[in-house]
Amino acid sequence: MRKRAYVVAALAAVGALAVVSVGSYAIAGSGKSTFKAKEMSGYFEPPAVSSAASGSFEAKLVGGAIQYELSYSGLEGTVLQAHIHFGQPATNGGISAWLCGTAANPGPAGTPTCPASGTVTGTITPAAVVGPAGQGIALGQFDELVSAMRAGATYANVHSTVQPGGEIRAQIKARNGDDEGNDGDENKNDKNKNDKNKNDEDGND
Ligand SMILES: [Cu+2]
Repeated sequence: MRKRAYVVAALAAVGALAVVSVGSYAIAGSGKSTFKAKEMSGYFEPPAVSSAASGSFEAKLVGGAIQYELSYSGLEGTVLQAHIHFGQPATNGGISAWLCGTAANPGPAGTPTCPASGTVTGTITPAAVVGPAGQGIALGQFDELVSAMRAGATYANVHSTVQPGGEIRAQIKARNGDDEGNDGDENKNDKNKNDKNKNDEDGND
């Protein structure tokens, strides 16, 4: 009887492990799937950059990839490249994925070209996650990028000739649900483009 009880317990343990592993896949695939970096500003660059430029970033997790839209205008230099970086507010972190590139800084194959001003859209597939390996995200570790985005530990950054380290940036925040209501937020961004106090408050979130 004792032996049989042991076997039953062992089987139960195996069952529990199976449940745990299914559960962990479910966790990796769920959670917040909409992301925004509103009111990108030079003031969020460390050290701060004074620039009239503004921008916004939004993204959505769709079918195992990140679909994104990056908009910016008023940059004082020529745009060179834009990325999602891995780093908390007020820190400079490494590049995790490219948002757009230019002839001089093209990014990996498939990276869209940065407009001088306006909107660029694209998709980040797992293969497009470039790192940063030194900070623990290896090439292709898409789930780790998503985890960092959900944790608020990434930011969108647009680099220019005047500010090669980044002219405007904003921390990426995760939110529940789909992107309905973004249009309203975009209007709000436009209204608040020059509201520096509000930008400062957002930066302290
Ligand atoms: Cu960058």
